[in-house]
Amino acid sequence: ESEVVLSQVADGVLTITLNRPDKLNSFTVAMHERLADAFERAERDDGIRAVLITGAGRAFSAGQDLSDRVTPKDGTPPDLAVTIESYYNPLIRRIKALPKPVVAAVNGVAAGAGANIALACDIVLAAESAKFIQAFARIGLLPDSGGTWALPRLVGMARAKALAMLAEPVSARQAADWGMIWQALPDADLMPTARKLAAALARAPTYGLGLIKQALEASATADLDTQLDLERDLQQKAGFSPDYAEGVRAFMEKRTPAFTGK
Ligand code: T3D
Repeated sequence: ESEVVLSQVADGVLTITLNRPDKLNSFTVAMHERLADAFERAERDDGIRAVLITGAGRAFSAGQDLSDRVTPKDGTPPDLAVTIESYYNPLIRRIKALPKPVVAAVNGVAAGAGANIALACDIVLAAESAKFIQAFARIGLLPDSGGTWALPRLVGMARAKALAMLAEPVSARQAADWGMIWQALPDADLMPTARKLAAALARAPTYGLGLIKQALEASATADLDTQLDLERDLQQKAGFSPDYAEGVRAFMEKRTPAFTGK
């Protein structure tokens, strides 16, 4: 079997490609393990300053591979908490905790956990032909991989409930109009735009971008007073960073800053 997850580093960007195109990049344990390896590399390697995740073939990901989820009549059903605890939840926590921007380039259908993994990323771009489907309700499940947390925040409770209960596809355009994703792009423009955007992020003051991510994620559960305190503390850290010093110097000297991500 070929590599189920491809990783490549260029321009400070780790590009991760889900690579089981015949099965619409649906998730197996092997795919989870390779994906975890890729994120570990992004955590460790200072040279990686942004991550770009996409899918090979016509899908981004169809979520969990259902081929080993078939319960024979009178058989014992699978314990889904095991996969969620071992793989899906650690993946979502990793994406959220990585102090570097994570971009999703949703090249085609993103269904089930595939949709919610994309939505957990910091900046989501999608091809106009792509669709997001909270497919879970079709088979008797509920959105996982953070879907029940992300959806009401991204699109509001009314849309979150309908999307989760009806499991209807949402087009990339509609998703962008609703604020569920950042941008829908003509299919041919998706990967060039996503690569350019990820490379620009990797040249940016990525230490500061990590702090932005931390502050915005924390806002989901914080009151204003707590958030103001957090902004003070994180701005203090940002203010001590070499990239801030460089940013101000470059501004005053009317030149392009050279950020190092420190
Ligand atoms: O289980 C746990 O551990 C808990 C965690 C759960 C997380 C989850 O993600 S649950 C939700 C699982 N995903 C789904 O329910 C989506 C299933 N797929 C679909 O509904 C459709 O495939 C799509 C809407 C995504 C795309 O439809 P379409 O018509 O473009 O393609 P297709 O013909 O349905 O699929 C093409 C092939 O991929 C086909 O295989 P074949 O017939 O050519 O050999 C199909 O069976 C396979 N495929 C697609 N999705 C999955 C899959 N095989 C296994 N698992 C899949 N999820």
